[in-house]
Amino acid sequence: MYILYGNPGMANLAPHMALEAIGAPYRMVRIDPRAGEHQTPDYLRLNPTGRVPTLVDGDQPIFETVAILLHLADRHPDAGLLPPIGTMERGLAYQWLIHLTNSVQAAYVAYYYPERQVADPAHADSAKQAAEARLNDLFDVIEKALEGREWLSGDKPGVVDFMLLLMVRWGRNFAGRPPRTLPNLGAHAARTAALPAVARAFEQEGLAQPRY
Ligand SMILES: N[C@@H](CCC(=O)N[C@@H](CS)C(=O)NCC(=O)O)C(=O)O
Repeated sequence: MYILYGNPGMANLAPHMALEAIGAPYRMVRIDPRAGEHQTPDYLRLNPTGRVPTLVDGDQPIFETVAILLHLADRHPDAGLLPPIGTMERGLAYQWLIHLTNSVQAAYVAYYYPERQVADPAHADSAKQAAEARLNDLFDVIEKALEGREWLSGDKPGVVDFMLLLMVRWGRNFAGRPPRTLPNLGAHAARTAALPAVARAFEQEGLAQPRY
């Protein structure tokens, strides 16, 4: 039995999609960072970074969204959520997962917590605008990579696509150009959101329209 700690719409949503696609028993535990629940001693024992998500596998907690996705895909190879090990497609799946967390997700942390980027809180709006501009550049690259492709890596959907949908969704309220408005990213998001496992994860987290 897995336990996934998180809060609706936060980074837990991608591992939640993976758990639904795998079909292994799991339960969700809500940890609301906006209520400070990610900083309690009990939660910090599971995840000393004080962030969501955390997956508990047996009695072992594991943090970092993409590490959780890789671990779940490895634990359940029959679910086919990553291309086979040792293939070029697998290498490209690593490339995109690491890019999505290391560059795209990191830029979102600046977008959603701009006050942490600046010494003077008066400059937080400017930091947020800079983060949105950076995200636009990053999404231009992914838009191009999706040209002529159904899925971002390999020929079937998997954890890379779950992570990308999460990243697209987080930009749904951009002041300028939400990523879903780019044709390839919009089509990819619609395709991924229509997968039954993904639709169930959204429904279980109670996520309202617009979904991405
Ligand atoms: N790289 C980490 C980032 C996790 C992260 O920043 N999670 C956000 C929610 S999506 C969070 O816990 N925010 C609370 C905070 O930063 O105080 C991961 O992917 O697990």
